[in-house]
Amino acid sequence: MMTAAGKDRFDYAPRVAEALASGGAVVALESTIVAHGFPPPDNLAVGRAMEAAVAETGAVAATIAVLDGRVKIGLGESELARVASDPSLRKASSRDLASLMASGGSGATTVAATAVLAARAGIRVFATGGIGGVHRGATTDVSADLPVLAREPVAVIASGAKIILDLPATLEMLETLGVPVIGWRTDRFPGFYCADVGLGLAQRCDDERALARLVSTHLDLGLGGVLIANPPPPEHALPRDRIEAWLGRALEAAAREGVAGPATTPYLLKFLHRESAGATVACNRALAIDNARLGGRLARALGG
Ligand code: PSU
Ligand code: MN
Repeated sequence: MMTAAGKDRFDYAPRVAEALASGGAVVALESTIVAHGFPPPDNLAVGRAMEAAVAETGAVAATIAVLDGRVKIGLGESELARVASDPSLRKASSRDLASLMASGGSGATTVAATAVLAARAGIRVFATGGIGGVHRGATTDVSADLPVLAREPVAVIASGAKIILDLPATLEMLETLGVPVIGWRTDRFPGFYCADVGLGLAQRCDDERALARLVSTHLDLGLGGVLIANPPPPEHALPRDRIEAWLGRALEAAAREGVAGPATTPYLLKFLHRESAGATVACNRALAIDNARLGGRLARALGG
């Protein structure tokens, strides 16, 4: 359990506090996708559109970030604008939370950090674009998203894992960690911009009731979180061979420039955005909004 001192550092947006107190449906959203996932000014528009997509379902969106040492569960309009425009805002994973909170620092939270904070706030549903995983050719670079998902009782809705990763290894790792990967109306593992990367899934769900039952059963067993894999909207999905061609160049450039560690994911996404003349941005935006909408529907079906 978190100590009172830890909880004292949490600020809840009024609408989020109200929803949590009355057992209403709440969906957590991450801030790294806003700060580091899209070029400005698209990034602010995407953050707003994800919040709006949650609201349309009757659920309440809580975008999470650490600002000046305070954990923000739900951002006000000016706070979201700050996340979108402050170039000094670090990418904060779960390992960075204590240091930011203890020093009064600020950071945009990744999937791992957002899932930790959502769980502490009592939020069970979290929507994002694509999770991190095992990076290609570098088995020591494994996103903290995976072990956190295995530990924290949160349902993460994402379009699978990002295609920049070693996806077979990422799916294997999720299996090793005991994280159920549930295809939403699909039997295939989506790779972010791609509906199918040649990997099958053991579980699928086709309606919200069944999904809510499965999610609440896993969470109630105390087995950690689940990944709900929602393929990108068909009209925005990109063919795999085109992505792989862009990605080949992106990975080469990253190696040449010595990009490593937390800088890798933002670097590769930015490169793809440029290389694809914006096609990957449009797809990323569409899938993130669609995942937020499904998050809202799941939170509603969970009955709180
Ligand atoms: N999904 C997106 N865009 C992003 C990310 C996810 O559509 O930028 C971020 C998430 O915050 C995720 C992070 O946790 O990329 C993974 O980074 P790393 O591989 O360094 O753990
Ligand atoms: Mn990493």
